[in-house]
Amino acid sequence: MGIKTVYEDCDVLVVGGGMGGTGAAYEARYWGRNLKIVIAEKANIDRSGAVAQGLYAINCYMGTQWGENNPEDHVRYARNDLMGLVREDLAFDMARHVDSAVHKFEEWGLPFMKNAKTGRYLREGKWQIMIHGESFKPIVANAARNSADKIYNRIMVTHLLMDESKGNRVGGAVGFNVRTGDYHVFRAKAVIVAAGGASHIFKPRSVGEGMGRTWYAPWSSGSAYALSIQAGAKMTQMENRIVLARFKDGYGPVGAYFLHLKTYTQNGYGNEYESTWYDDTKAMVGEYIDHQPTPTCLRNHAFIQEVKAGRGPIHMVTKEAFQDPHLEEVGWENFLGMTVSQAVVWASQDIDPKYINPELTTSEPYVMGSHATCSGAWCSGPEDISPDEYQWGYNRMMTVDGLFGAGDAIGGTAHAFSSGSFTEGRLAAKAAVKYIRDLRNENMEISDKQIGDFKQTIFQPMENYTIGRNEITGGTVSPSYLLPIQGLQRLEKVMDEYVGGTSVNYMTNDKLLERGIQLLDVMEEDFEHIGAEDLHQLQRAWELKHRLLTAQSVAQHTLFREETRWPGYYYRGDHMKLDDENWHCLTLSRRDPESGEWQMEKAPVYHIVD
Ligand code: SFD
Ligand code: AMP
Repeated sequence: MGIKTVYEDCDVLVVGGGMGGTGAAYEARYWGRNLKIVIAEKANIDRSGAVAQGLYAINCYMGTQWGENNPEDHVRYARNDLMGLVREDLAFDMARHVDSAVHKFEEWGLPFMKNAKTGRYLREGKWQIMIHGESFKPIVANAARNSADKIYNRIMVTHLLMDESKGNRVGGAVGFNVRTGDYHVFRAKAVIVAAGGASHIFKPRSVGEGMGRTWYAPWSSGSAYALSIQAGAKMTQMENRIVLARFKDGYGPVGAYFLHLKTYTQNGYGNEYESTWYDDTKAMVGEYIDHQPTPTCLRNHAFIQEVKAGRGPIHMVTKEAFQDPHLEEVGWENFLGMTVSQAVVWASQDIDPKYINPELTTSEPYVMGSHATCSGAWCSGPEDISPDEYQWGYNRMMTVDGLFGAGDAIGGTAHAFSSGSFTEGRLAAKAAVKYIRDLRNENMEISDKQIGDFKQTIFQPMENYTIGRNEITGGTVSPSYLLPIQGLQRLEKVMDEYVGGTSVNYMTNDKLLERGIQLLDVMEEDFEHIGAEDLHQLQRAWELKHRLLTAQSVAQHTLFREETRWPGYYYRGDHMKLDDENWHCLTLSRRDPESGEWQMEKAPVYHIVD
């Protein structure tokens, strides 16, 4: 093949320069002054990842300096929101370090809103602080640029390399430049995967011309999960997908509205409805419904039931708050600096929230480990607090030696958000540097064959297209290949119908899941025949393959957990109740990289904080 191969040898390779990745590069330089630190990013770190458009709040800040909260309080909050199941060691570790990351953001020029009376950061809610955050991403990118030896933008990483001298050790990563088409080989002593969560696993509510208008970024393609799964890393809580209440059609987040503007919801007939579902929910989950604040999934449950009962649409009552010009400004700015599409949708549909209460909807499910859910890789915890079963080496190292993760990549650490993901990147990098130092001069073996085989695999979709295109005279339907968009829609449809998406009101059961898994397996074979017209489509092809692996993992986990732990995220129709006796545990999976077989197991939940 006439494709140029570019080699880069380094100590620390960071895959994905989002919140976790920038934090990792920054901290790796602090501990590893003389190490070579490289970032490989599929877009451009200045505007990549979930924070590309900016954010209006930092959702995780303790405020310990002012006695506002302690790390233990945050563990209790996350545990409560996740119906009892989080990795408390990782949650505590993140929470005890997150404030210092936030203070760095301010030092680097991020404008924070301040409380005029106290001079402290302006609180949106107990955990959230408000920022003028349109430029949040370029600001953290700058810190990473000042720290890394080299940043490769426009590199879609497709696979991790393995050290052939050891059974289970990472040796770097490979990918391609989406602009030049060069093949890139990164040999590294440690790899930190921070490639973000997954949208477009399930069919989105916004389809057709609106398909780019999802809540989590449409370019979040599950690479963090797929790269780790391909390398044989164990995953945890992949069934714990997230569904969010969002403003309809533009997917504008609701946190600032509920918490700061004090807006509230009502059904289509102007009535409060959440309390009317109390008994119904209590029958499913018991005393969890009495916890404060009400867990996110249970708020969703009331919403979904109310709409099913025929009393939709659900409205957010904005008309009262928006009479105050300051709050009106905050309401609009919240979207203009974070989710511009919501402001545009309102303008295009003649919705002025000062006069009309806008509709809310429940989103399609997303997969991520940094927002209000726990999906991601199973990793080792901090030495000083983790129980033995959670500790097998270095902090944030997965079950593959030398492979670390941060942000959405890591499982069990809900409610980290932007600041917590950056913090996890720092923690992972500190541990990765220690790992490299402990390796000393131990050699790694990465054969030309391994590198050559990946090259063949990566560019195959272009080959498929070039050959197959001759068989048709026009149009996009070919007997020999499937375009990435066609594959994506097939994947989304199966996940939607069989694994609990919006069109079935998030309902599934063992029979549906077994069939869904069969269909996903067939798809894996079909996706060998994806055709890529150009480099852009080659990137789409690999994003699709990463999404498929993520989806398979979600389906396997959902089948394994025989209960409905989080009504409002999904329902197992054959096990409609929360079952603490059998399922007060974490779920783990491992896909054998050779055979493709999935193995499931349970892991205990340790309550470290009382
Ligand atoms: O309101 C490859 N998030 C919010 N966090 C907050 O703190 N406050 C908020 O207000 C938040 N809200 C919010 C949020 C996200 C979105 C999309 C909206 C609103 C509209 C969540 C945070 O953004 C999130 O927790 C972190 O960003 C997660 O960090 P991380 O590092 O896990 O993911 P990333 O930032 O998306 O970065 C991933 C990077 O990897 C790159 N990448 N690079 C190479 N090869 C591949 N194969 C790759 N695949 C991906 C990406 O390009 C990216 O740079 S609110 O809703 O709660
Ligand atoms: P969101 O904008 O929905 O992504 O939420 C941002 C933050 O506010 C997250 O920490 C949420 O858990 C929190 N949040 C959103 N809505 C509510 C609510 N009604 N009650 C309590 N917390 C909320």
